[in-house]
Amino acid sequence: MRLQALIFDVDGTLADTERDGHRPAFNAAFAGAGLPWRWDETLYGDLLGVTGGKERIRHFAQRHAAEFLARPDADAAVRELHAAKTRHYLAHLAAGAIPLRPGVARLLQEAWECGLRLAIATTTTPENVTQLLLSTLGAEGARRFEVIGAGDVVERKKPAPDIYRWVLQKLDLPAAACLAVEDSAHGLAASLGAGIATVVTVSEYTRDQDFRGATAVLSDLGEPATPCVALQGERPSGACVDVAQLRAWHRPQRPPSYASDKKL
Ligand code: XBP
Ligand code: MG
Repeated sequence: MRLQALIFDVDGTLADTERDGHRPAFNAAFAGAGLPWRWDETLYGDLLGVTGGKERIRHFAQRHAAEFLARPDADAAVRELHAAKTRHYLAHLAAGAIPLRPGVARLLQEAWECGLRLAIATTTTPENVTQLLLSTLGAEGARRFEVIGAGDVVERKKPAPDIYRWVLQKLDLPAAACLAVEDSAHGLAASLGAGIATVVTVSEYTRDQDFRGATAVLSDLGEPATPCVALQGERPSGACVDVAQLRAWHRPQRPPSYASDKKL
């Protein structure tokens, strides 16, 4: 089946958002609430093992601030903390503070010109996706994403495949017609769980994770002047990942051509 759609993860894939984007936003929300919590870069790397900001706050409190969850209004308090964090993060994005990763704008433009449908499958909050796309691609670029699957639209977040299955259903496409781009083992488990071939571009927090099952594992999508580095699996034929390369990687193993298997 021919490639018809690309499904992109957001955090770590479209942009390096975690260390200098989400993390300081969480810390600003904690400070604003008068909480003595501060997630440094190392601790945050561990906490990224839990997807979803509300789930991450709760996970941290269970281990380091049990009294916070003992409050009768603990659920509301987590939601309020996360809403404050999102406000800080959106302001950071709106200031244009986070650029797209190498090759992302180039590939999105080429995919659009080639008629590939574009979608998003992410754990992050929907407003975060919209703001990132607007800040980096403008209104036209953001409109090109036909489906945005984000945050709480599904009960089970990555590594569960739910968010990818939700996107496939909205696209009305089978997994075999799509290819996913991810940055983390949790994301890869989710996309593979939905049966979608996946290219991984590692990010600073995920480079040492287990990416078995990925079609290709790369440093990034590359640019003609700054080639990507193949880390595992398929190697790009050129300096960067373009639509032709994705189509080649997506094409199922072709049966031997008649001429080559005809008994001469
Ligand atoms: C990454 C996540 C998100 C972000 C924080 O999402 O797990 O939770 O870290 O965003 P993905 P929220 O890699 O799937 O894009 O606080 O809005 O959850
Ligand atoms: Mg990610």
